[in-house]
Amino acid sequence: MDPDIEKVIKAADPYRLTGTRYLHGTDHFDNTGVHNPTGAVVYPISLATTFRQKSPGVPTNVNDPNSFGVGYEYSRTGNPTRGEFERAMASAESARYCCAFASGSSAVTSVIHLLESGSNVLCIDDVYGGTQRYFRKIVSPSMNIHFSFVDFDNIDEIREKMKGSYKNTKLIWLESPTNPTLKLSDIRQIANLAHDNGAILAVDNTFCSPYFQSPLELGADIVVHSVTKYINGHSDVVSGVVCTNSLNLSDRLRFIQNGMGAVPSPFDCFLAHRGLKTLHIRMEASSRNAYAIALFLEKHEGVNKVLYPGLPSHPQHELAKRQQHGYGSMITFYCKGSRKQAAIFLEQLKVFSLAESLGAVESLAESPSLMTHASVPEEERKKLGIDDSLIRLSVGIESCSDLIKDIDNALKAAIESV
Ligand code: P1T
Repeated sequence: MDPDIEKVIKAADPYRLTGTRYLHGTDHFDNTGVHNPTGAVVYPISLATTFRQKSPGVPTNVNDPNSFGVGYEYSRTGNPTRGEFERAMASAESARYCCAFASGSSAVTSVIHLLESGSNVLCIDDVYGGTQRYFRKIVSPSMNIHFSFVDFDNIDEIREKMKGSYKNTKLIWLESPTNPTLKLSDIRQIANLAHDNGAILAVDNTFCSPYFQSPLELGADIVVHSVTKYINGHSDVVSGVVCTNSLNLSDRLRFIQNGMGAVPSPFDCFLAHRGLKTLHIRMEASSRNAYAIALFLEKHEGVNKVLYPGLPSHPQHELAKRQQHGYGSMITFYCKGSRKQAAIFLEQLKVFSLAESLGAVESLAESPSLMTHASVPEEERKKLGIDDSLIRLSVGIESCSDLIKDIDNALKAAIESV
């Protein structure tokens, strides 16, 4: 091909060639009309709760790929719009299988239901407050499943403990980067550790999204997402998914999905699938903004410390470069002062919204110690560095200079009150 044309094609394709996959999946080019008979380019929302059967127990639509070869009976068990989203999510996460759930939290719950009573779970110590609350306050007291919250930085120490106090570990649970202190773990190394000891590794990939990190390719067995965040991306759906390459895990998860019934509505699946189609463009735009904001914050007189994997000052910057395809759009920083200054900063923001959640086109800011991680025991928060001066930013796709002006004004107001 003409090298000049080749250059122009390359420039038009800055998104790691994920665009086609996010829009059409890897096996979605359906010219047969089997699963989309009208040929509509947008897959329809199927609201029916039940499906006509040919004969008792014999469904009519076993050839529809969205029914995974079993046809449809009842919409909790299988739904065409949900199947379409699940297949698209599996492609996006380089997985063979995906099950969608009513929230990220119910995706987490469903993975825990894979475990037998008496199992041990090793969980990264800095993990989303809601996940931690579920592990500590719901599962631990009632399900005879034991959790150890650990820092995977010293992997040799953990390897040693796998022979002793962590002996019955069946599941390792990671977030990388963590919510909210953006700590990274070496996924490949931890997958090996899990497999050497008869455990599986689950990675909550919410913060990176499939665009910036592929845990299954690094050896993880399960990937979890709060779809509520980057995948949907527009602050209007609560949903979750679990992806895997293991048929055994997928079969058990689908059984749990049907048996526990925490399924997303067809409308939410439709919206989340629509969000997925622009994931690459949103991730590029928001991470570009975040990188500029992180550099700006690092030099600001109102800031004590910035945590962003893209900064050379981040303790795992080299791991971020190696393990992720980009640095993402979450930034955490310590403002000068204490709770009062953090509150003034958050109250003064005008473009950023003071709100929980993350990963949307709109920029959000929050105080983890008072909001998303308030349920984490205080002494744990202290150990993890989640103090009242810690601010978490989810950078959106507004104009970067407007975001920086907004932060600058709010930080100036906070400093004045010191
Ligand atoms: O909110 P839900 O869709 O149920 O997802 C739970 C969840 C799971 N994993 C991670 C890493 C998360 O960040 C979340 C939800 N987090 C927030 C609401 C938050 O503001 O951090």
